[in-house]
Parts: sequence; C-alpha cells; structure tokens
Amino acid sequence: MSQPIPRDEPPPAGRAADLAHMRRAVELAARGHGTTSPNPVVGCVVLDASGRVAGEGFHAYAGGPHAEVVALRAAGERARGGTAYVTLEPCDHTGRTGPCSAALLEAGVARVVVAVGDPNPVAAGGAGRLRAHGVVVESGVLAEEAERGNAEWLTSVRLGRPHLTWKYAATLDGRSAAADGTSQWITSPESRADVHRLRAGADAIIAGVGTVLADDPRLTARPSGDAPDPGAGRRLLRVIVDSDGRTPVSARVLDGGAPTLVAVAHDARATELEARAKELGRLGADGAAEVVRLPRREPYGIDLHALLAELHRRQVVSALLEGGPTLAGSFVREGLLDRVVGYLAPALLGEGAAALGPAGVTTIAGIHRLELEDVTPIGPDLRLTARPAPLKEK
Ligand code: AOF
Ligand code: ZN
Repeated sequence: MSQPIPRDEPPPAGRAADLAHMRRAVELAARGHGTTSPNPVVGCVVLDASGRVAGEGFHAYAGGPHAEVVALRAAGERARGGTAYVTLEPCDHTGRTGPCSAALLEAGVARVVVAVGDPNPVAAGGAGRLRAHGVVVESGVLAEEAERGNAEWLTSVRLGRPHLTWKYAATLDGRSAAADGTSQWITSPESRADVHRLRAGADAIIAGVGTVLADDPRLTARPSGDAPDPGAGRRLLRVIVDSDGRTPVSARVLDGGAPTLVAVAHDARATELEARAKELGRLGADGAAEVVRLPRREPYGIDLHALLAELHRRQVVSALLEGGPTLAGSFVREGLLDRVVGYLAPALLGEGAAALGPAGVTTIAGIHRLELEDVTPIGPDLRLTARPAPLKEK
C-alpha cells in the first residue's frame, strides 16, 4: 500500500525520476570498484533541460577524470540548463584533476542532486560553491545505497583506517579445520575462485603468522575464469601479523611475487627476516618485503590499531583479513571489522577449530550482532555477507 505524499515533497514523478537516475549513477559508480583506490568510486548521470539523459560517467582509476567530468564531456552542450546526479558531492579542489564544481558551473548545469557528502576535507565544498552560484543542490538522495557502494573509501576517510573485511570458509557447523588441523578444500573450487575476486578488489590481505606456518599460502590474487585480470595496474600488499618474527625466510609470502609487509613487535628478534627483506629489495623485485615494528600489545602480540594506522599511511583503503581464527577474533574484539564474508560448505566436521577465535564475548549479552547484506549460492556452497549492526538509537 502506498503512503500519501506529504505536501512539501517534490511531485511523485520528479522524486521517482530522481531515485531512478541516482540508482543508475550508483550502478555506474560500481564499475570502478577495485580499480579506483585510493580514490572513491563515483558515478554521474547528466540530463538535458528537458529531462532526457545526455551523458553518463564513472571514475575508473585514481588520477583519471572524475565521474562528473566524464559525464559532462559525453553530454556536451546538452548539459546546459540540465540536472546532474552524482553519488558523491562534487569536489571543489584542484588535485590530480580540476574542481568538478567549476566544471558543472561552466557546463551551465542548473540542478545538482547528490547522494553522499564528501567527508574528505581537502576536496569537500562543491555543494556550497554550486549553491553560491545559483545552482539548486539537493543532497541525501539514495544515500544508503551510495554509502554501501563506497563503504571502503568512506570508512577510510571517516575513520582514518582501512575498511576491513574478514573472509572465512567453514562447514555448516562453523569449523574451519578438522581435529588434526587439516583444513584444505573445505569449500568448492567455485568458492575459491570467488575469494580471488574478493582479493582482487582489496588493497591488502592480512594473515597471521600461524596461517603462514600451517599452510604457507601465497596470498596473491590469481585471475580466474572470465574475470578481468585483477592484478592489472596495482599490486596487492600482503600483510603478515607476526609479533615475534617467526615467518620463515623461505615462506611463499617472501617469494618476491608481490609486495609483503611483515608486522613484528618493536622488541622482536627479526634479524633473518630483515636480511631477507633487504635481499628482495636488492633484486629490485616488485615483490619487495618490509619488516615494520609496531608497539606490542597483549593478548594480540601487536597493537592492531597501530597496524591499521600503518596501513592507512600506506594508502591501503580496503583490507581483506584471511587466515587465523585467533587474529580474526582479536579484530572483532577491538571493533575493527566492517564486513564479514563467510563461505559455508554443506559439510559437517563435529570437531576441529572454530572459524573464529575468542572475540571478547563471555556471556550472551556481549554477542556481536551482524546484519545480513547478501546471501548468494556459489557452486555447492553458500556465501554470506554481513556487517556489524548499527547501534540502536535510544
Ligand atoms: C575521484 N573521482 O569522480 C570524484 C572525486 O586525487 P584527485 O585529485 O582525483 O581528487 C580526489 C578527491 O576528489 C577524492 O578524495 C574525493 O574527495 C573527490 N571526488 N574523486 O577520484 C571522482 N568525484
Ligand atoms: Zn571532482
């Protein structure tokens, strides 16, 4: 049943059209997902004065033209007197490219509809400048969808740390390893291929040293099937949380195939590791390794907040946490998780390690509640995507 429309809202046709065009802009923005880091994903639709679509655009890679500029170019003279729908407030600064506020003014756009305000203090202010020049600006249209599509970048700018996704694979009874510790291939090849797509969309993969010692993973993103080459133009940073410097110098993560950061505690003995990092540096490998020393903090070994701050400094906007129930539990306990992606195989173990280690919950009142965002069958498995439930307002 439809609700009566309050008098102060725009006419239904106008509002429905606004939502439809913004939905399209959000769709366009998503095309840049995985290639714009450390910049946001942004989409833009420009209408002519009579309301017909005149141009579309999205931001494709950092340093490239902004979504507004791409759409305005496509629209040309038809933008005059028209409307622009943008998923993020137009920028008002000259960075790698010129200000979009100025481009919109020059094109003669009469109305700008924005989904989400720009939290980046350096670039924000576009809405204000447009209004000051007589352009009608409306904000908050389809904000929730646009926020979700840009969650990584918005988190990184707002919180000053990378957006963190924890990925795990488990049986239906929530176990990631059998009683003897064997853990390979719980989920299907289809799920494993999907994980590579996840990795390809991230700037860094984080794993604990326990995983390195147990499985010696490569932690790279391999292209799979018809997926586009995920390595194109960007190297995924491998991050090993290794407070005591136990990563063997022969580990695959130190093979020089991709850059690696080994995070050890400030007082760790890591002479051999540091020597290996120097050696990789001399080879001039794309896969240089670095040992970084961070404050020690029990019970985790290193201070996880300091680790994320270090990654933020290195322009890691989104990180994927893999490997290590203990490490994952620690991040949950610290409230540092933004998304959970679980691959559940229709199988049972009955014994063996749980997917998540201690997460600071001792009684049911402390449960970490999540909200499901998506449920998709992947081959014979199920992929669940969830995020922490927003705190209820009192
Ligand atoms: C983008 N693409 O479509 C829009 C952005 O590094 P720059 O000079 O390209 O500027 C990046 C800032 O511009 C970015 O942090 C955001 O605040 C704003 N808008 N950025 O990369 C776009 N519209
Ligand atoms: Zn811009």
